[in-house]
Amino acid sequence: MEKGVRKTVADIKSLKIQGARNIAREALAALIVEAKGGHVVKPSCLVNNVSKAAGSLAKSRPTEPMMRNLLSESVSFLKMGQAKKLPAAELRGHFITHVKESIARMEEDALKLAKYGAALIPEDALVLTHCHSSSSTRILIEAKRQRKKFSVVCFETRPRFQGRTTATELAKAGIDVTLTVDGAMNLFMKKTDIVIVGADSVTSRGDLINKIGTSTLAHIAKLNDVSFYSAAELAKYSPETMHGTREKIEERDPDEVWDRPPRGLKIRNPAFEATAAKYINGYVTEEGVIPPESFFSLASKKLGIRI
Ligand code: RUB
Repeated sequence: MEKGVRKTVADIKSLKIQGARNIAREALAALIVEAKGGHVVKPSCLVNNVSKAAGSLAKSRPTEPMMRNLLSESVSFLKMGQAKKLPAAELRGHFITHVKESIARMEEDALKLAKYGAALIPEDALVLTHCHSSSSTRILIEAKRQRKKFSVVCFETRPRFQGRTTATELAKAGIDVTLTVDGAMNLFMKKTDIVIVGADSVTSRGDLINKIGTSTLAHIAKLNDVSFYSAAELAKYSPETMHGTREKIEERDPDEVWDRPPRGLKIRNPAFEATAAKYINGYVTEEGVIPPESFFSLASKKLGIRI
């Protein structure tokens, strides 16, 4: 495997690259690195190398169907070219162009999603968000670009403090933003107009898998009659859940919570959790704001999954 691919795998594992979209985009970029590397004489060599790289990337974080879906689509494209008996150099060229187009499409989808999401933000609203979701921050930055007046509270997101990244990006964009502790979720909900979070995975039932803390936000939003949205490109759909398999929830190193704990105590560090569809008013997608029940069919259509 190319050195650049190994670095991407390590950076995803260590959260240097975080957030479902960033992970998916960098994983695709790593496939280009793999395809460009080395002296490929036979199409089968190219297919083997790229498939191996895609396998390692897909395993780098378990709860990331967007990465898995886009990697497997790219590998299928490559295998189709091999079946057509294209010469190695041509196959490589077509593959690289195809992956670059996928990355460009991701960017177009993100822009569309941001516009649909910005339309949801009421004038003078207080918006809550959690962790760091590039899709949610884009929505807020787009709303600011549209000169909407609103303020944002984001939670620090222990143990890795991704909320600081969100707060930094929003402050840089000139948005009125407050960073606070995760335990303050209920306190701020009472004055909130809308909650917008990201998504790592959406199941066939329309349930959301996102950063730990998300379901607490959703539950207290419901109690306070506050609208709760998740920004989720359709590629975040987890096809495995169609057959009843649950999306695997990543459990990270306990050291992230407490690196030198006293003996005799257990530490748990779940990275994500599920939020049931009934707590979600809608998913903000590149095709508009949709109810959780519609995610499955629209995503299956987009990903070419036969039901
Ligand atoms: C990040 C997280 C984000 C989603 C969506 O968790 O839960 O809400 O990944 O992000 P982590 P995006 O920091 O553990 O990766 O909107 O950028 O796809």
